[in-house]
Amino acid sequence: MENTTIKSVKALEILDSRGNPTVRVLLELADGTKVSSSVPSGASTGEYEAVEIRDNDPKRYDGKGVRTAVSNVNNQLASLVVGMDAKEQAKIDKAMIALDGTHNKSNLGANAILGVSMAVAKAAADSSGVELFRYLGGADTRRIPVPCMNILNGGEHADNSVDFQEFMAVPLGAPSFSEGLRYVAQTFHALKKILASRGLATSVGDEGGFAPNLSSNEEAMDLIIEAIKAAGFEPGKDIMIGIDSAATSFCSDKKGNYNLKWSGAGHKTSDDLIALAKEWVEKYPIIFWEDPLAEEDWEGFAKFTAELGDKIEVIGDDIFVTNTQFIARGIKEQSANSSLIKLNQIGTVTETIDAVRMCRDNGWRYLISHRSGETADTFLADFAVAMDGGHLKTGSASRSERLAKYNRLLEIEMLLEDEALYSWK
Ligand code: 2PG
Ligand code: MG
Repeated sequence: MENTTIKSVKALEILDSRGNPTVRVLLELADGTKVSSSVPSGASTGEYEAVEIRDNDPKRYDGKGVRTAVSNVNNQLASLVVGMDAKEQAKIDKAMIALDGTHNKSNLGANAILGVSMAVAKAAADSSGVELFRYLGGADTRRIPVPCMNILNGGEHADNSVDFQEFMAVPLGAPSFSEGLRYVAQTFHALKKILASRGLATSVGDEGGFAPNLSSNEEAMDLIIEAIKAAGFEPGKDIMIGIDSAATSFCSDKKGNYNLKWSGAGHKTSDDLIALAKEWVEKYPIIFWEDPLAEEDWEGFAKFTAELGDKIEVIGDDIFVTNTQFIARGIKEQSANSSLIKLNQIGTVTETIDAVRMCRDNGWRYLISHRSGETADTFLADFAVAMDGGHLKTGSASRSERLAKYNRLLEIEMLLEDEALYSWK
């Protein structure tokens, strides 16, 4: 028996940052190493994401309980992985996928499988005395990602009148991660003062960004530019802007028709949204645009990329769902030039790394991302450093489940001392 042989696996139902149940996995190795991992959960989910199993018992948590997924960890998955070597990540993940037997993990649940998969990686790292980012990324892992901070929320993540889900401040011009984080955290505070001074709400959305009622989506852009300046930074030089439209959430059919329902701007076609993006890219310092169109709108995505792909990073989230099958199609059809990467969209650490590898091999970028429902688990921070993608998004400068990741990145920066790198590219 190896020191890293898995001795026990146990799961429980915990609550995430929205107060909804999610899975936590406790895993112990033969050498006594004990770790836990907690699974995130999205709100604006892609149709083809790996399936998160919910109990659908209306008497508990509005049907959102995860006792079935917990039991799947405690029974089938524990029986499978106990006795296996935690250092064999790919082998364990593959065995779990095979045991599940479906293409989307709907049998055992991606929430059950991912909980075990992340715990396995953490345990193997801990047991060998190596930091998780280094264990997953290798000896030269030392670049801290640019923190794309979501300071204004809309869409499904808030109850306001903004259609686009996320407006992110991207501190490209900072000299280090900690300085970058300061740039955008100060911008967040400056934005709060501006909103308050105009009598606009300073309450926050699911990812901790402000969620005021505005007269248009464009007003969000103007407010952010103002906030960047008020914080003492130069838009376009120190700080750029990233957008996630999460357009699937306001797509009214599968034929490229959209309804900007939260702002009341009404019906738009793919072409209208592309025209608007072109205008904004001229006018504002936009560096990336995620899900400008809906998951089914492959044609719109390809048009958008043809128009703007040489100017900005065009990121697919719902359309690719961290799945190499969809990313491969996107590469072939030039639907984007980057993929969002979310561990729970696909359900194992190994498959997530496969998605990253495919992007890298094809000259695409990839943006590592949290979910709108999160926990204090900081796996994502280490994972983002290990994947060396140059940027991550993990919410705002409020709500501890978001700050936990940023703070872990500060810790990693400290651990790396002078060897830490900070660069977009
Ligand atoms: C997104 C994510 C994370 P959700 O759309 O990119 O910001 O949201 O987790 O709700 O899918
Ligand atoms: Mg998204």
